[in-house]
Amino acid sequence: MKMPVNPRFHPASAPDYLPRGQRQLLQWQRLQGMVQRAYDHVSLFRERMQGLGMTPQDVRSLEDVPKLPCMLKKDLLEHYPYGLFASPMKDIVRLHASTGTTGKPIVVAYTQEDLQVWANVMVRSFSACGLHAGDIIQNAYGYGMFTGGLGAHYGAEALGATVIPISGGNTQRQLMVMKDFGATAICCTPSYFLHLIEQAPELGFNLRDLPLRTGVFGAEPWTEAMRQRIEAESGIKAYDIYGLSEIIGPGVAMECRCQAGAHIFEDWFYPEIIDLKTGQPLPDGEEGELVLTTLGKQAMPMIRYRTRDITALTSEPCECGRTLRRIQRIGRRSDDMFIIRGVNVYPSQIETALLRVEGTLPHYQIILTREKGLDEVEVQVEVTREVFGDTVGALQQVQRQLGKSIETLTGLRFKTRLVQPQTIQRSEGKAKRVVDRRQM
Ligand code: DLL
Repeated sequence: MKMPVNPRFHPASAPDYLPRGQRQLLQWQRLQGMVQRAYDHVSLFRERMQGLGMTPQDVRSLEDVPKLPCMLKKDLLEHYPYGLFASPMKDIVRLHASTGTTGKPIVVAYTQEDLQVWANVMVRSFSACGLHAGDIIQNAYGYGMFTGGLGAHYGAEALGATVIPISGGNTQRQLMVMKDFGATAICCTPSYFLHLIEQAPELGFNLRDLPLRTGVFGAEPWTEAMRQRIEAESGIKAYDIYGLSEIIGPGVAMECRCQAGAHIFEDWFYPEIIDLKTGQPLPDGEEGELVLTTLGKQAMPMIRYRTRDITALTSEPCECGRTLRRIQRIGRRSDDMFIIRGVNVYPSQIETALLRVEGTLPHYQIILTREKGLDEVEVQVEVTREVFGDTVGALQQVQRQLGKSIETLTGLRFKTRLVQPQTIQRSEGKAKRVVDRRQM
């Protein structure tokens, strides 16, 4: 039989297309090993199982997963640095750490086998958005303890692409290298890419003249409106990559060319969505907290890890042909919500609201303060030079529209302040959207 030749198909992507039943068998087989491993080697997990009167033998099918105890970020903090490792140090070949928002680090570990799985899911991630051998990938995720740099690096090499390990920062050099080395793809946070877009003309570069065509953006929430801005202003395709250190790093889920939600690499990461309040599993399509179980992680198995990331799962077939379920874009975390006058507000709502207003730039910050016991919010938004240099009337008009747009999305009136371009601090990595001055 003559097979169609698809030069874009990477053999590592074969599991993306498995019939669901076969994948479930694989998940089930791997899950049993994982639960046993955690039970044998991680005392916290064993004690929690014993507390529930359970042994690994009580897990008889994938349907029993919701009965297993959850693991939380707090557990990693409390068992810092090595308390949740299931492998002896001699088998651990890499450590990473994440400082998160609280400033306290968590440490994660990898065996040689874990690194192979990580490279495998990264190859599948790059492949899903159309990258292949021959691409020149500029990796501007930070190298070091952050998982973004090395995660993308080894994935890109395993793909057979050429990696430029430039790491984050030094915008002028990023643009020079991008041009001179002919980068066809870039990996970085969406907020850093916005910074590159903004700086390019000032430093004498035109992104549209370069071979750059793909962005692999993640590590922080970004909205669909932000994607549209990025694509319109740079001429590249912007894809969403999701992951977290506790599970592996980048490469837990990745968008395909359809840009309609990220496919979870379910043969390695078993997803559930649970109700934030009750902890009960939710059906497909309903929004809740993403809970992930690693199905292969040797050094540090995570069973039912509560990610705090809010999303929904869909099993609808994707046009790309992958049978992997997809998660809807993660716009918020349960812990980045702030409550103002009894209403829950997420930074992503503000982002969507401000990007609807013409004349605004996608650089903003939300400042929380407390005045006489009452929480106050001020949204600071940069506006274009034209708007800023315009009449007071024009500025007021943008401000009014902004206030209205925020009110439509949140139901609340916030103080807004329009500021000049370049006023809000840029980040080389994850953007800081909320500045909480309430404790000070
Ligand atoms: O940010 C891993 C990563 C690196 C992902 C590079 C993608 C690209 P952590 O530093 O542990 O790991 O942060 C994980 O970042 O729980 C989410 O809240 C958030 N996050 C990551 N990717 C996305 C995304 C890396 N695509 C935390 N959309 C996660 C929204 C994301 N949030």
